[in-house]
Amino acid sequence: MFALIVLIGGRDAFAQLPDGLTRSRWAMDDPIYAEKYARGAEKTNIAGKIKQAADARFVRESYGFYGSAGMSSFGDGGNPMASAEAGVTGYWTSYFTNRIGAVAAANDDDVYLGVETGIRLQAPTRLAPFVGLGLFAGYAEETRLADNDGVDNDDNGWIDERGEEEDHFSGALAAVYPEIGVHFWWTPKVRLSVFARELVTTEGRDSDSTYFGGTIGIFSR
Ligand SMILES: [Ca+2]
Ligand SMILES: [Ca+2]
Repeated sequence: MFALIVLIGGRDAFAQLPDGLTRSRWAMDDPIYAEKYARGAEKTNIAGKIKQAADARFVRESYGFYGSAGMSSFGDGGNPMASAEAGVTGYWTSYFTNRIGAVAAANDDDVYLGVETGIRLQAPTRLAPFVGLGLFAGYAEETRLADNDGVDNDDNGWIDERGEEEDHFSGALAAVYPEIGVHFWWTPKVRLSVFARELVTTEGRDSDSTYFGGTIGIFSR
């Protein structure tokens, strides 16, 4: 799904430079913005130029798909986990979003699968700092040694060979996370984001970790 979003968005988003690099009315492809700034600020009106270059209030009531990728480590010295998310998100106002998506995270030992949801409060601007709160709920599967149970756990034709492992359901996991980040509207429809989350998990404080990620979102009305 993430690859699909990148593919769809990529043709629009990355075949060109960000919109409006050479003009302050950056979002004229959006009808609401275009109407509002049909008459642009005068050359000498610096405040007006800055306002139209920053304004992203037209995103109100738009919705879209997002794909994220990131890295985290659970606990002190834990293996870093790579993760990917994909889901839907929408703007209720120009400064408030929520989202729901699916998450997969993995490293050498563990796999986590689950759903996540969250809310974010942001500046209604092209470059938009945000704060958010999220919730992840899922389950974990870990790999453990299984070289003494009389079973060919990995289906390779050898029973209990040295180092044989099996996948093992190791329980439910939930995490809440405050986050901070920044969005940038590459075009009026394509939003790039980076963020940092502090994951507070049900596994205990030793499992808490910081997560860094990036997102691409493709929006429409
Ligand atoms: Ca085996
Ligand atoms: Ca075995």
